[in-house]
Amino acid sequence: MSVHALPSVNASADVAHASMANAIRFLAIDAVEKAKSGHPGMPMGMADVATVLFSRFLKFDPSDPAWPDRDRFVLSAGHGSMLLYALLYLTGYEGLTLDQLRAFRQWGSKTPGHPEYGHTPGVETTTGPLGQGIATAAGMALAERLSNARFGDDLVDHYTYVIAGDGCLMEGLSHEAISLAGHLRLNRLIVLFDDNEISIDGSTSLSCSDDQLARFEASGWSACRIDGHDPEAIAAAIERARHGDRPSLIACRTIIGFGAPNRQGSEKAHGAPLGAEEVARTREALAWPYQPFEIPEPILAQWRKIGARGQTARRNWIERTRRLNIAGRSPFHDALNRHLPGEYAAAIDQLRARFVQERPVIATRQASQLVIDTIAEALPNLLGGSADLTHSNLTRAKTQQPVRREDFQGNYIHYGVREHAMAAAMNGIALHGGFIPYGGTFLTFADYSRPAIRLAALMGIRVIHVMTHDSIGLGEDGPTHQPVEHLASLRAIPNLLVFRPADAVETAEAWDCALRAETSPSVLCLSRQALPAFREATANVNLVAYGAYVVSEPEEGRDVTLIATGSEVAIALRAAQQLGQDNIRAAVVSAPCFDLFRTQSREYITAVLGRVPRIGIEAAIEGEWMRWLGDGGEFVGMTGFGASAPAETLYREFGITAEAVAETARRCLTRARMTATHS
Ligand SMILES: Cc1ncc(C[n+]2csc(CCOP(=O)(O)OP(=O)(O)O)c2C)c(N)n1
Repeated sequence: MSVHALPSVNASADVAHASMANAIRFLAIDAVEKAKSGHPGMPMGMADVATVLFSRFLKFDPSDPAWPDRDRFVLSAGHGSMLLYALLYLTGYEGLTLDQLRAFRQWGSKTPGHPEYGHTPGVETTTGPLGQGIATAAGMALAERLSNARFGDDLVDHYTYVIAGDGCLMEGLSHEAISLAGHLRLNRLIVLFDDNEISIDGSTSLSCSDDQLARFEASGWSACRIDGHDPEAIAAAIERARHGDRPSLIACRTIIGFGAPNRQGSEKAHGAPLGAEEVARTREALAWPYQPFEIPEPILAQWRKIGARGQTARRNWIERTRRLNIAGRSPFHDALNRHLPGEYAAAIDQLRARFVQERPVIATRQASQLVIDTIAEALPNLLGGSADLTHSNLTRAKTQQPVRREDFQGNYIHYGVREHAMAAAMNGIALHGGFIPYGGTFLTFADYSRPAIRLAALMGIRVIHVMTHDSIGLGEDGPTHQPVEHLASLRAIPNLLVFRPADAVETAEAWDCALRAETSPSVLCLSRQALPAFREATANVNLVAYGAYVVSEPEEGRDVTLIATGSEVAIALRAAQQLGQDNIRAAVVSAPCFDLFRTQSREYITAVLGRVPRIGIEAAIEGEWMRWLGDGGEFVGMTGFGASAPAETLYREFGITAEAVAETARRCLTRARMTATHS
């Protein structure tokens, strides 16, 4: 139970609940009308639930939207964004003015079509792709319990509330998230289900006959159904849920488009402006005689009072944290600090130096294990995990203990075979703050996590995906498990850093880049098979941070550049040797991160690539490689799916060998010389 209760502003005490809720309804109606697009039905239907939640329960303070001990409110049904924007305006978030509501969905406004984290104060996570919000919220609720176990009720004591619709619950992702949250008994997670039985195509009975209550209960939740237009029933259900020992589903039976005489209860209210005539009728029906965007003073004042009621709680919380801070620094503040501590830098530098010296011939997933073992102690807020592939991904540090529902002191999460929920929950954990989450699976299953990875990139949050078994080099498991298009497809996501390190030193450097990337998620693509070490001592310069760099440069200039990533760098080095025997001078470039390379200066990029024919080598499809290779270049890689056989056989059969690379280089050189002679 929450030990720091808030005063509740019961709407009915001063202004009638209906007026408070109608303020939300009409702001949504008017904004959608003005934008000529948007979704009025959901805010109209859930206005009563939202009013009760915000006025009586939600712990928040608009003057500090990032207050760490606030309750989180996630609008999983992101299409109903006007519900959230109306609440943010009414409760007094800075910058969320009436003008911003008038500019709903317009260029440069704080009120985009779907809520965007980092864009609008008070938006906890980006939602719109259905199902993501509820799964992200599970991560937030988990982070709350983990922080609470470390720092106690005085500092960490909040709830995560979610509004989710039929669409969110139909998405497969919701199942993974519900199952994980139920298993971990995340009792601070309360889902308010907009149970209106309508989605875009019409009645949900067209496509779904799930018993949602039974479904949640089967996953270890408590569940109930209430009239979502009855404020007392809503309040009683939330009150019960707050004191439960498991996550709660409150199915709120509502009418979509509540109050619009000809649209309510129908899919016609879902995603289009009501139209002038229907808006006028709705004003009559709900006895709201005011102009568009006009909120009468007593109603606004009452909403602002609701917005102000968290101030004391926040001040008291700040007082409590001050007591911790006697030495100028506390583990709690350290955990919340997004910058890495000095202990970390020392640990990673030492490990890299050890790798340079010892030159271990190990798989990059093994090198990653050594990195994790080393940094886990220096980074107490590192939170590991895997989607049931811990022993393959090598993601668990020796010191890490599993998180269990009876013990949230742990720092390693067994996400189960739930890659998508793992990725979304990690987003929630990162958004919540206090932890740096990483989680493992096979690279080929990045597809299962992709929608959540994309959102992490869009939100600009630090989440680290450890994806091992990164090519045909995994061998016998065959083409189902051998990624071929995944590197290209992940590289296509803006603001996602895709790393493919080539030896132990590069693996340590890639981890370092990922940890330092405070506004980008990363994917570390790691080999199953052992790779030779090639990196020489380079003082303390992180070369992976350049995205690509020259590994070996012929003394008297180059004839050709061989550019490779990960396991294929070794092939490039062998090919360079073979070419050397024919007096062809080949430079070898390792390109562990295209995304970082792209951001380097033109001069650096040209110097690395060289003005000579270039060969790209990667055991994957071509993707954007030709961008680096230019007209005179060629790519040596995969052109289709892999096969089940030992790795060596696969490399030979698919023609990714030093001989094939050398042959390709000779061909390119001959062509270049012929072109030069003819021009
Ligand atoms: C993953 C995903 N698929 C499809 C959509 C498009 N879409 C937006 S809302 C919606 C229907 C949602 O129905 P429901 O949750 O019941 O919302 P309501 O009609 O009650 O507002 C769909 C299919 C989406 N936003 N995300």
